[in-house]
Amino acid sequence: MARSRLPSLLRRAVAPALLALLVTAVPALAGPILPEADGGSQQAEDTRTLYFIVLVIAAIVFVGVEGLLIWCLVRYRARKGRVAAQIHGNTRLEIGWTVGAAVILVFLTIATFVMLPGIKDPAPSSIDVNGNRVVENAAFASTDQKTPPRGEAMNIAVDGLQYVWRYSYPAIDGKKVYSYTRMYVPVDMTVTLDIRSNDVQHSWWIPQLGGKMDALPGYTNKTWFKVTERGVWEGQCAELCGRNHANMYASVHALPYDEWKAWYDRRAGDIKAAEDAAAKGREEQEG
Ligand SMILES: [Cu+2]
Repeated sequence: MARSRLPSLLRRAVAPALLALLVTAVPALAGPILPEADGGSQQAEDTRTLYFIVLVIAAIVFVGVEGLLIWCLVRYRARKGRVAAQIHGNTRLEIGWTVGAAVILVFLTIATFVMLPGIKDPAPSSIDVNGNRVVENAAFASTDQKTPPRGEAMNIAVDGLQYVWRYSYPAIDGKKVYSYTRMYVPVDMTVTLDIRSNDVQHSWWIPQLGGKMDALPGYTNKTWFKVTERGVWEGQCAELCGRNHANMYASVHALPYDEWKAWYDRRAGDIKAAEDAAAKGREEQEG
């Protein structure tokens, strides 16, 4: 009797308990291993969602396969007087797991292709280059990286060099501004990044603002983000690039457009003053 009670007990109690555990535990346990995404950047949210879908399916398959294995080990364990059945294939079962795996693969492929454009292609900017709200009506152009709808975006060149990140901002009113380590961007602006390297391989990564992108000498890699709230997001070089790699920090500071513009003007003034002082120093040395 004990022998036949075991499977029914498994079916009635253990299987639902396992399922309940899976449904509640996976999201709770997954938190720390999912890609970070609380930066108000949709691209990072989408990456996280896609990762989560794959993780849940993988967890279900894992628990199912390992559960069945353990159940079989217990149910069909060696006993006195028992003779093992010799089984040569099971067509129904084999077709079943082949079709099952194919269905999972097709589902994952569709989910990925549905979500990928939202991750890869820059979203429309909510403000234009002058900080004004833009009306939503999209027009697309396609190149290596899609131009954001309406072309409204701020392009910042990100240069990795041992051991600092340098950012070159677009020119405004004839002024040209750069900064190191801290990148300043306007809230609601789609920011496209041209990521390059001046020396060895580096990697640009602000985890909460989306995926990591390598900075390689001789290449321009592209990524983007759009931050929808004021804040600071930290990251650092994600490719071992030399002795001071660990000190190669990066951060993105998102400010409302007016504050961002004030920073830009101040920075332009500082750069101009430093250049003038340097020119004056050179003149004095030469004279
Ligand atoms: Cu580096």
